[in-house]
Amino acid sequence: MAVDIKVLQSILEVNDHAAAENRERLAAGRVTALNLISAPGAGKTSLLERVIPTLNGATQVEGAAQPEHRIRSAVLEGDIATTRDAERILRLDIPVVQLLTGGGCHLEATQISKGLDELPLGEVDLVFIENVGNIACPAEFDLGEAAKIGILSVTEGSDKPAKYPLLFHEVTALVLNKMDLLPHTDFDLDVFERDFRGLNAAAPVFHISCRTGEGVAAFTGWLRERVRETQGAEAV
Ligand SMILES: Nc1nc2c(ncn2[C@@H]2O[C@H](COP(=O)(O)OP(=O)(O)O)[C@@H](O)[C@H]2O)c(=O)[nH]1
Ligand SMILES: [Mg+2]
Repeated sequence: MAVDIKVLQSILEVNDHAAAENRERLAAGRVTALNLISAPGAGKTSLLERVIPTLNGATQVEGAAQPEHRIRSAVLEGDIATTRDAERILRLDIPVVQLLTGGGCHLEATQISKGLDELPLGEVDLVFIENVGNIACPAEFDLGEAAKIGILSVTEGSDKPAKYPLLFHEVTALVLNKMDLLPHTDFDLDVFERDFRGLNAAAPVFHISCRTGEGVAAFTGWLRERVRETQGAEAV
């Protein structure tokens, strides 16, 4: 038992050291990195397919008065196997690197460091890290990101914050996705809200449907704010 604890401590120490280096490197380049964490199928890649074209000006935000400053995104795609998500992102015509864990249930900071080596960081404002689909392990590993974003879909059940408290405690924002399916589920918004707020008083919750586009504009506005925080008000 004592040996196991020592090994775990050492893995986390190595990770924290690499995460601190990533954070310094990103700050020096004034690049915002966001770590997207959810169960498999909650909609991480779908969310990226919605927000990235809006951020880079390829699609107009409904109701926006004037075109907004262009935000250049890149993606680090974490998966256990296949390059399928990276292929989806490549269609958006932005830089993407697939990070395969070969069975590992989460990304670690050393993998992010190698992924950053492959990106043209001087030409990027925002790096999305799509973590491996899992709502337990990824929350334990700091990658050097500016913020963790949790994505929960209404088809997963409103008990998930109570059952997986670490992720919901750690997130800076939460996307509640697949709102178009809400009438077909028994997801209880009151239970979700109560349990989530018991763990996290501050994080905004965005009710979104990647299928219909509902709520995407508000979330995109929040992403712009994060980039503005990193780059200074005059830049975005
Ligand atoms: N009805 C509905 N389906 C969605 C929504 N978002 C994603 N999906 C579907 O959910 C499945 C998993 O989405 P994906 O983005 O690959 O999830 P990921 O594994 O978290 O990256 C796909 O079949 C998507 O089309 C949504 O808002 N509504
Ligand atoms: Mg995906």
